[in-house]
Amino acid sequence: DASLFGERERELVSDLCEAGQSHLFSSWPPTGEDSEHKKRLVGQLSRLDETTPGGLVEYVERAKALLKSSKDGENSLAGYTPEVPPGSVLNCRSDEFVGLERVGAAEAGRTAFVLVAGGLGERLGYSGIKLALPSESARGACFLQLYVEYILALQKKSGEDCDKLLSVPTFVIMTSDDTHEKTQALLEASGYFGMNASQVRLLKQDKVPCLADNEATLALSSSDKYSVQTKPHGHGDVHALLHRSGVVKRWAESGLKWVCFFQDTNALVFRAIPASLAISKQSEFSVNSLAVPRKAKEAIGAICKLVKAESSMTLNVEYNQLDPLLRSTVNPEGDVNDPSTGFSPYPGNINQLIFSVPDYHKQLESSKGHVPEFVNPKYKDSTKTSFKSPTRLECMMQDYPRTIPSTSKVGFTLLEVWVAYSPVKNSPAEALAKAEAGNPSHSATTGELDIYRANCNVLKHLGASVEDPAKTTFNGIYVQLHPRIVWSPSFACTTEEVSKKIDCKTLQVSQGSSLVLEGENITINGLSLNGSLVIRASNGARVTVKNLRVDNKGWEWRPLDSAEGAREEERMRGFTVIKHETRVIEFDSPGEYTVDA
Ligand code: UGB
Repeated sequence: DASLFGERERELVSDLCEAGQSHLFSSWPPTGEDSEHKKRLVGQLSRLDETTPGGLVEYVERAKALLKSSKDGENSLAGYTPEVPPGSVLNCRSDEFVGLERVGAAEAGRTAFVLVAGGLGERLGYSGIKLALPSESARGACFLQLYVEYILALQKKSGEDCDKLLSVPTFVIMTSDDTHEKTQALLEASGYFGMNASQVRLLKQDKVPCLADNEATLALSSSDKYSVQTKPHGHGDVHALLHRSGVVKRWAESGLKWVCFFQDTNALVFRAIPASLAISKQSEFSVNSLAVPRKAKEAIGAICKLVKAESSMTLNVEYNQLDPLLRSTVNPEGDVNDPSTGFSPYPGNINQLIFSVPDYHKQLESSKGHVPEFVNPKYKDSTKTSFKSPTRLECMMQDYPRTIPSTSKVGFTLLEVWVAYSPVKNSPAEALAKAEAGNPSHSATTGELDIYRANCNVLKHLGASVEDPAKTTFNGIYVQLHPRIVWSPSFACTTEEVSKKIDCKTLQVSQGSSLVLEGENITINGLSLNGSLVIRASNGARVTVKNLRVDNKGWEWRPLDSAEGAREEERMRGFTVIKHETRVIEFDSPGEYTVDA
């Protein structure tokens, strides 16, 4: 069949056969038959050869080595001793935190943001892309809208000349075949949520071939012998994609100083970013991992400094590797809490990372953005000779520190959970199982309710009288329902901004209330709220609310009795919002407006 293919394709076929992959072609019918299908398979292999790091033959060689280590039960961390790395532990209700937010918010104007959003979210089970899911039900912004709004607001408020950034891709989204088109469509339908389209760059990650056995035999599809099975390679692809696209070079040339990586469904992440940027700046960190206190055995990775002879590296150790590592080194009891704090001594990884752009740029020039891979086959039995289903090599974005010199400054910023972390990852059934086991449920329900909790905490800390939450149950999960207070990022991105716009000493909010603040120029000097109030100020309107009392029937977060008739987003949360009565204050033309008693 050689005549069907070009020279490069023939070479690839021959290289693959030499690398033990002749099964791909051995069942082909005689020349002249199935020619189109044969071309289809070789075409797919050629594409995979281009997109797979190092090409297909190198991928197979790496896979053989990793599969052998896995079968032999080798530990990739053998020889390392873990220590708690240097880092900053922040009290998010302190004056120090407010000061850090101020410093970091100024840095945000010289920061790029990278959202990894190639995951399908199988655990969540949502039919759409996760970025299109509403982050909460009071204001209703979906995750993508919320992220764009935060980036725009931070850039505008940073004091930097924003126009300079209009043509720089300061917001990169990594997509995959599973999410690309829907992400693009969501951006286009919304006019990029107000962002200049040239500031947004989508980079699509490719899948890698699956491996059928310990010899790294590429797995053909069970229903089509002319197609190789492929699976996602993991969020670690983001570094190679950023390098290949030239985006990092562009950032460096444009004078950007920082890049923040974040996941697709954590609405709280931007509350943690300003203070964490300040820590990166003060500590001159090349890499700063945002973290939260970790309970021993909790299913999140731990940030560790791993020391071996003269060298060391600071990075995330996944929780399943942590316990054996600790047992074989510093603590025979393994992954246990420090009795003096009740938490693991190692900070919990939330996979939000801040890198220094000049250091990152320099490093990618030599590493090309490749991060070490791993393999995680599900074996049929203890002989480890066959797999339940084909596996593939994977990589994680938080493994980037493995590729940098051990002299690099790598650390962490430890934040309180309520400020920084409440991702939406689990379906209602999985969330319930987690909650029953005493773990955070990380569901659409808690993702929403934790936004209200964070806002109420900030207002209370600033002196507002906000009633305690109601105790209730949604989707079987026991939760605390705080007053539903939300504001747009244009209204405030930091604690200090809230304090300048709301006179918290004269703010009273009852338990069942909802308050939505939408717009940059809103000031509240005296408000007693028992019901629901929406204030919107746009197009240059400046609104001051003075000594206002709002008393109405408000909005109700009503548990769903049955899933019947409910929207998917409601079923995932376990409630529906009934808007009984709303006071709306809205101005949308330039001017000063005062609304008082
Ligand atoms: N993602 C991609 O963009 N591409 C991919 O190929 C895969 C994922 P998951 P995971 O915060 O609790 C991470 O699946 O990988 C995106 C950390 O590794 O939600 O199980 C995807 O769209 C772990 O250390 O998470 O676990 C999403 O935005 C811990 O911090 C993001 O990558 C854990 O998150 C994460 O994907 C956690």
